[in-house]
Amino acid sequence: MKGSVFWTFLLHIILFIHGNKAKASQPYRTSYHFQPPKNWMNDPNGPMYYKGVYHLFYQCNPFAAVTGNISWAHSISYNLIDWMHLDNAINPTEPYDINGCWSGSATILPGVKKPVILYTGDNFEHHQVQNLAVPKNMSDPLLREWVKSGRNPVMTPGNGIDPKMYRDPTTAWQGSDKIWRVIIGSQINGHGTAILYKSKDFVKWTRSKDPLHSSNKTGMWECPDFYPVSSRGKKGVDSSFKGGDTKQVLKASFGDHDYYVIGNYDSKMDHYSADVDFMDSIVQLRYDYGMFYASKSFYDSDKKRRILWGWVTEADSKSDDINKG
Ligand SMILES: *[C@@H]1O[C@H](CO)[C@@H](O)[C@H](O)[C@H]1NC(C)=O
Ligand SMILES: *[C@@H]1O[C@H](CO)[C@@H](O)[C@H](O)[C@H]1NC(C)=O
Ligand SMILES: CC(=O)N[C@H]1CO[C@H](CO)[C@@H](O)[C@@H]1O
Repeated sequence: MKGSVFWTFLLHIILFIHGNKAKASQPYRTSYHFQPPKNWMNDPNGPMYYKGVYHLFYQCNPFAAVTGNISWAHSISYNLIDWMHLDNAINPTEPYDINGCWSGSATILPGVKKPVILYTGDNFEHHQVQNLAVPKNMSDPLLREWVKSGRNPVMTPGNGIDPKMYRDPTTAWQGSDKIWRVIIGSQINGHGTAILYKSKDFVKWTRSKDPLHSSNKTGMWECPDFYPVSSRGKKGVDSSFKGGDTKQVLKASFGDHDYYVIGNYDSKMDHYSADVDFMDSIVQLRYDYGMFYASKSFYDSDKKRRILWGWVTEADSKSDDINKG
């Protein structure tokens, strides 16, 4: 064996032993799929691509490996594989979110090219409300700090909405009338519902008389997602895309799965009709047929594709989770 080959060989053995030792201490830690450095995580939140950086926020408990004190953790990546973990972006600090900063989405406002976040707050009386947060310092390329709007909450339950079934705002989209639209997951009269809100300025939101869609065959819809897909070619399109030749996907999370329907959306009338509605056929369309829940998608304007993040739950016990940290 030539000297250099020997040393390379030895180095590989050392790396192999070291790698296996690290793996042995954390045998179930993922090496490819995203996982936080420690503690509890659930839903992915507000994923976006902004000025060369992929952002992933997610529901976390900063203090323990079980659910509680739900906050928005924040990680960034340049390639969606290697991640850098930053400080939490949003923590429960205000009367309107003191019992938890729950799931929500990011929208990049065109023109000003500024990202904003809508998220659900579990408020001081355990009512769910929708809140707005914006980056503190637009010169920070990683958008580390976020500030909550002084106008929060920007949407509150009312008029037939159960305040415990009113959450998970989607990425907003803009109609040709320049008015923003967003949907909130809910259950009204026992039916899974996507409540529609509209706004000119992203701060003052008005609930539309009719929901965007509902189903009398499912219960509560969590984490709705609503976006166009091109019916020609394989490129993804932005949520506000108005180029024609698109179908519209509506996803809702219920019964431990992510179900979706494909249909047509008329943004002038705000009318959505599914080709085959939820639970209307023997075979239901799901994103995944294993453990996969509360997904959220975003448009990657760099690679012109839509990317979907979902939560895969581990199936072991709470005490195992605590032992693993
Ligand atoms: C904003 O971010 C930039 C770039 O990271 C930094 O140089 C600057 O000090 C920040 N400003 C404030 C007020 O934090
Ligand atoms: C459920 O909704 C469908 C479509 O709107 C309607 O045709 C049907 O009568 C409804 N069924 C019940 C039990 O309400
Ligand atoms: C550190 C901290 O804020 N912990 C809180 C987490 O949530 C529990 C229950 O809601 C509180 O009792 C803790 O004070």
